[in-house]
Amino acid sequence: MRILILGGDGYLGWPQALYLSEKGHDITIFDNLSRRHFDLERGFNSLIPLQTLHERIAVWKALMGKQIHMRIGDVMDYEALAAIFQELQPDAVVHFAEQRSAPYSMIDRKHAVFTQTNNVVGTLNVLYAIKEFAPACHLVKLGTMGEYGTPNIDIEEGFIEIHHKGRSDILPYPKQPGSFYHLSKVHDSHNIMFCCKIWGLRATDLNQGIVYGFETAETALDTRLATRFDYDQIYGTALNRFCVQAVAGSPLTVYGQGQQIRGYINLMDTIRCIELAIMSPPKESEYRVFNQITEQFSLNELAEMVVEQSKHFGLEAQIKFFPNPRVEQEQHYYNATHTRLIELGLEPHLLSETVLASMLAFAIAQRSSINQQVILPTVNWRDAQNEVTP
Ligand code: NAD
Ligand code: USQ
Repeated sequence: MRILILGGDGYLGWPQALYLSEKGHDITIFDNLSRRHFDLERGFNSLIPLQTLHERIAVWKALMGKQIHMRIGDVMDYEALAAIFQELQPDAVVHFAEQRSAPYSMIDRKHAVFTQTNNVVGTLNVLYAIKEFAPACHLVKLGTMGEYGTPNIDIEEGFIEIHHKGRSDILPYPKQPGSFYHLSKVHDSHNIMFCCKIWGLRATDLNQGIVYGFETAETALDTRLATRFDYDQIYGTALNRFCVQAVAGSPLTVYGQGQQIRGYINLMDTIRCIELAIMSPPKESEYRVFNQITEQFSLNELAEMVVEQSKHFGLEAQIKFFPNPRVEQEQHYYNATHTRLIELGLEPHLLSETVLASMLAFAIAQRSSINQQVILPTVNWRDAQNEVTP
């Protein structure tokens, strides 16, 4: 298949491009490199050094004899985006190209506006480009489990049957997002569903949980193919951060009481889920939602697992409860349905001791690159102006 990967230089997009290229698909990456720019601007770093996108692609070609095509461009630039749809006529487009950090979106007005503009307008451009130039193309869009928040009932996959005053209907599941970033995904979902209805587009909205892990079978082939690994307070996510903190000798930064429960997924399963979605496309006019998680944990459970596993490496990791910089429920019910990808054939890689040990070993190998200055949280949801760099 001809597959366009928007945001193909990122943590998930790059290993996705390699995986699908390895399977024989014709891959084109479209990325504006904005994620790399943020690190340069702030002095942050991926734990493992990154090759340029040009070098990554050249290494892949030299190793595997497979060409991944590349276009540096911005989904906000409609002419550039439209041109690539027109030229490529993709069978599927995987849309990763968004600002994806909740803390980034809560820094101040400027960052909130950027996040929502980049994500919502970018996705609207993608929808128009499909409509105008490749109407049969399947949009595979990365959403987030955080669209649902933490309701006191089971979370369904996108829709819920409601009985009200003697009548019933199947309606979009209620949304209670917890940051301007998570809100941008809700706005995207509404726009995508609407375009499927009015124009007959076909789309899969993947409400993905928190991804952990540092490599896939393809990135492991050569260190120059490594994907980024963020551990800073803005882009680092819970489990990845805890592993680096354990190795750095910093306390594990559990926010609030640590009883917040979230859905998690291994990087290798993310890549496979997207392949499964691509290979079983929806019908014309169909908007479907899959919950892309494999397990759920509380933060305390994760932190304790990291502390236990660290002991095998002679590390004395400590947990520290920080006053929660976010506004979120700290004690809540959480049970999210996630059967649709399993039905399509997903065989999950669960969070085992072996997986945790490999993440810690990876962080130990990169120990000299850890920048302690970027670990502690400085972005508070209650404030309209936050400083990022201490
Ligand atoms: P990332 O920041 O590493 O990658 C995103 C890529 O998109 C970057 O290379 C960036 O340069 C590019 N990009 C951003 N805006 C763009 C624009 N306007 N035009 C062109 N390129 C642009 O993020 P990631 O972790 O790989 O996440 C990818 C997607 O998956 C995001 O939509 C994110 O919301 C979603 N997601 C991620 C996680 C996670 O834990 N990482 C979990 C759930 C959902
Ligand atoms: N948390 C800590 N300590 C930390 C970092 C986070 O206790 O050092 C807590 C947060 O308060 C929150 C939970 O861990 O309760 C998850 O935070 P996170 O930063 O790991 O994840 P989140 O902000 O939700 O965002 C990440 C990705 C985002 C994706 C989302 C999936 O950055 O792109 O959409 O995970 S989900 O959480 O399902 O919405």
